[in-house]
Amino acid sequence: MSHVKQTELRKRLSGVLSDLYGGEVPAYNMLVEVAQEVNQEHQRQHPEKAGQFGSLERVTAERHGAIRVGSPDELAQAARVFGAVGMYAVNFYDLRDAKPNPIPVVSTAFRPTDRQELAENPFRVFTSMLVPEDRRFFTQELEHRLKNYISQRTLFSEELLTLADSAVNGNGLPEEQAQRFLDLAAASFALSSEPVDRAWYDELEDISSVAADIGGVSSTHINHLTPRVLDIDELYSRMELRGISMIDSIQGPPKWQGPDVLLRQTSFRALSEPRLFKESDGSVSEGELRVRFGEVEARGMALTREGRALYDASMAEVDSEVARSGRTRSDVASEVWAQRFPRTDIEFLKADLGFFTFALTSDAPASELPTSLIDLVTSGHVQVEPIVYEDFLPRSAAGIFASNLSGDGNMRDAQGEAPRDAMWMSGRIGTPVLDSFDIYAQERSSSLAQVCQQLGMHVD
Ligand code: OOG
Ligand code: NI
Repeated sequence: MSHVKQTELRKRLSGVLSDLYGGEVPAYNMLVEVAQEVNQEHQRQHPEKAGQFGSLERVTAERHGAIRVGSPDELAQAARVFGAVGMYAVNFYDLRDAKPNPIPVVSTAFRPTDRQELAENPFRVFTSMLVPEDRRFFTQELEHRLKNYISQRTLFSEELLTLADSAVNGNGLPEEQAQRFLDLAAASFALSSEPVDRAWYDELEDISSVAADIGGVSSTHINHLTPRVLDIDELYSRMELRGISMIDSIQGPPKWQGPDVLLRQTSFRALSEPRLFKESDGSVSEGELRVRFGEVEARGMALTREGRALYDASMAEVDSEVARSGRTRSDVASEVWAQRFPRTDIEFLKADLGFFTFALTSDAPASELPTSLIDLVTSGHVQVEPIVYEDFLPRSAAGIFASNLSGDGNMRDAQGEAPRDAMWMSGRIGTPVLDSFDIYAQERSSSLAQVCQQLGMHVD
């Protein structure tokens, strides 16, 4: 019987979830269709940019999903399921201090980390965990009831988790087990038809709709699945033309004249979906919940720590200028960016703001070549390629959460202290939460080492 390797398992999981979500949320299919249209046209109109941030094939297949879980144990189980398909926890995102809307979750994203694996299939899942200890949202009494409810449910069956562990140990699974793994995984991420306890759900929703979505139901679900697009401004207007009203802005960097950097995202609220409710008298009635949405994103260059600091400072400057002048955010942002950021890849490289890989394009003998990297690049002997940003932005993530909530909820006047960080999360899931700066830096240095080796000399 054939053996399905982890990479293939990931491709299949991404496909199965895409079919599942498309069946559940029809507007998603429209989004994918428009994204593909825009990508093909973009490729035709800008052949010079073709493949800059990944092949059209990769971009077309590319998705990120999002799930929300209720406890460290559930997160650890999610890590096992994703580990089975070669997706690892990268970055710790704390959305509890997001402004203006704090969200009582901490998050990570499971994704492939190796360039080749990303090229084969870059599926990733933004995974958020509720923090019931956050006193600004939950009293101690409610914390206990939440923890109790969550500890009694099963998101991922023992059979699924055992198959996941075998996939890790054996680099994949025999065909039949692979199929079983995919069926069980898909079922754990599907919207459940179990009746929702109305009183419990409502009690949580009064406080935070995220808390209700996580702790008010007996299972998790993919709450969005995001395709990638090469021109998000174009996509935004085409979706509006088709009558889908998007949130009123694109999150992340503005549209501007320089290179695409980091991540730009936008979303729309999905329609309400019919759900069953268990009423306090024990009867079951039909109702509706609106918990899912559509999102789309464009990805650009990964920034170094310096680049990221400049990004954060620029965003802060935009905030205060918008608050001061009342001007449109996108106008202010384009202006601030034009002032603060260089315009070309090479200048990003010179200022060490972005991550790149390098390829030797010259066959001249090393003795005739300059020895500094910048000179090799500017003289055309070495070509640079920006490394695509594979991660998320906490501020955009919080914005996406907030823009899709049904209400603001009610925060209490209390301290939210519950220390959580990447170390804490690593300990609880039993595998390290990686830092994406390290991953990009590693990719840059191994590419540079290869160029040095080909030249037989040191370059700096
Ligand atoms: C996750 C929101 C974050 C993104 O793309 O930044 C996210 C959620 O709503 O559960 O997916
Ligand atoms: Ni998302």
